[in-house]
Amino acid sequence: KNNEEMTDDMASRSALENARDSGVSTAWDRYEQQKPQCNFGTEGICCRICNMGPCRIIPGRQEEGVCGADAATIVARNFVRMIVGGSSAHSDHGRGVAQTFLEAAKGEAPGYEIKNEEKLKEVAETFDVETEDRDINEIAIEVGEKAVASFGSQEGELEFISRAPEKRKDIWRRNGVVPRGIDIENVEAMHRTTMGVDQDYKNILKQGTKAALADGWGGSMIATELQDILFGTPGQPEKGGKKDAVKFDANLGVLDENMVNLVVHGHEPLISEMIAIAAQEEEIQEYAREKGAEGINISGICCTANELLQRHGIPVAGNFLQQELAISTGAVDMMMVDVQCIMQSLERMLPDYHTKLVTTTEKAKMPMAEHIEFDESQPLESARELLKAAIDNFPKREGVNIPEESEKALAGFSHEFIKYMLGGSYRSSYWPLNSNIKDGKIRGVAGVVGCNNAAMPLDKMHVPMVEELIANNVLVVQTGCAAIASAKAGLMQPETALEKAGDGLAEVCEAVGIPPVLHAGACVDNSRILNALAEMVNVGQENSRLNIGDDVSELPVAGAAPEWMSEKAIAIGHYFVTSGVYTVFGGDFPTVGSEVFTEYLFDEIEDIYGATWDVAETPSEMAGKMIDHIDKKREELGI
Ligand code: BF8
Ligand code: SF4
Repeated sequence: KNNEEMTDDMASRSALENARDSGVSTAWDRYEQQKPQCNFGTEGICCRICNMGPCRIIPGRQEEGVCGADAATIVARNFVRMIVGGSSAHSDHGRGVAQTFLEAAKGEAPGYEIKNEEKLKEVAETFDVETEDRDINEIAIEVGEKAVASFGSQEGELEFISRAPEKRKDIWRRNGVVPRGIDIENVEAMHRTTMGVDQDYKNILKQGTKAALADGWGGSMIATELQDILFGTPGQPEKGGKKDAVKFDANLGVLDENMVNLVVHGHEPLISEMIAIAAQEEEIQEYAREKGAEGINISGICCTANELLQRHGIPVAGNFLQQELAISTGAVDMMMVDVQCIMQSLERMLPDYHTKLVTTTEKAKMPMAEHIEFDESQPLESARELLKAAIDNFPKREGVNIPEESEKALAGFSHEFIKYMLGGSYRSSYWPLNSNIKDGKIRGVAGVVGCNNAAMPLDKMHVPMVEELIANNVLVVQTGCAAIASAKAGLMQPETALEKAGDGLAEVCEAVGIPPVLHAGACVDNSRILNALAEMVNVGQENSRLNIGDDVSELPVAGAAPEWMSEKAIAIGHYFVTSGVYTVFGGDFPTVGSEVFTEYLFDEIEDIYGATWDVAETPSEMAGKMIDHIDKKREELGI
């Protein structure tokens, strides 16, 4: 394939060209080498969970595995194990945050502190922790203990479930899918999908639903909420000050030829937040100048980038498929990785580039990368050590070839900030959003999230689809690599994006000064979207004139992950669907090998959850399906 077919992102095109000229292989090249990919795997009908297999289903010829498992069972098991993979990734991140939070509350983690007292009190309320006349740290300790305990909890309901609308909770309770704890639902799902256990695809999926809800309303929400308390809620100043969106630049052009470039990549802000703070120190800047650089330039890739940019405006070098391209510029002095979405191919690039690749956590090492373990008991010291190592590598640069392009964008649209932007400080609430939806200026809201995927051109599903949504007056809220795609395409700055929006949406956004596409954060921050949806319902419960649905499934909203690749996307998709959001995925869908199970996901579960999964092949088919759904909901509401 030529570069034009691979992406419309000009920075990536020129970086790809360089990579190819230097004979470096990228994910796209390896994708071609992998062809033809195995159909059994693609369709979810390969079972290799016991040693009598692997078993494959060939309709009409071999309908059962050695043990007799049929296609629906095999597909359900595989699907639920993907949910567990994703839920565990988000939740293990959340657990790490909860543990650090608790240490910070006890004063045992110097460098971390309870920054956001307002949010602490809100979360305390959810956790049923008394706040009146109590010391902040005392409250925080109890919140931290309860958050940590929710991972090991064996009974009852996860605390954050209480934030869901009443009708939704009733649905979950009636169907027995309220998560009791985070770990238990994932472990039980693993148990029930081993050889010879649960063999009823509906029952298997039911456990998968608990694991997915334990992610969205559990692990991910804990990560988001506690990070906001430790590092600040995006869009909100620490104390006093004006609430404002965060400005940032996005794309490979943010790499600076004259500065030390440290790229942070992965998912967790615990380490990179400290890097951001330590990089400001005069001593570090001076050290960089001593080595011949003008200073130090921190940028991010994937969700670590999203975490940093939404709180600090730190630039983003790219989304998932740009990680190799960043190194191929020759300008990255250090790439520091934590967990998730890190390609092992990075270490194979090391002989060709001066880049120092550093792993920082015990959980994720790479044989050829240097491991500098981040010491959470002295985070700032650790951060300085990493920064100095990056600076020391600056003089070793050889050829540098940085693409010019980057775009300006706004971020920081936490659900609190969206509320503030639309309602103003006087009446911070979702009522203006609901009322604009009701009077039709805004047709509905779409969550567009998820990854890049080497099986398709970079961002080429995301961008046209988001453009079509906003042209049809659908407000778009984004997270993850999908958000970065829109930022790079200029869809997250009012100046360039509003001309692409429909009249009604443009009018509302212009009046409050927001772009029509809102950056809500990293993938764990999809929990912000859950919170926003719950509030949209709750506002209408308090005031019937603002009612746009008594449950999430009645709201004119839809979700999508056009270029998904990670198991995490499946977990997210499933907690959205079972929270009541119709959700469309692009690319291959891993259940199509069983018509029975796919029919169940794409149709029958609507009777239970009021929403379904769906797939679409092209951006406009996807946007069209979402808009149709939104229109159907509007019609049902009579608006
Ligand atoms: O957790 S969007 S490619 S970086 S998995 Fe990975 Fe997908 Fe990017 Fe964020 Ni989310
Ligand atoms: Fe085959 Fe059954 Fe074993 Fe799966 S569990 S590999 S279908 S024998």
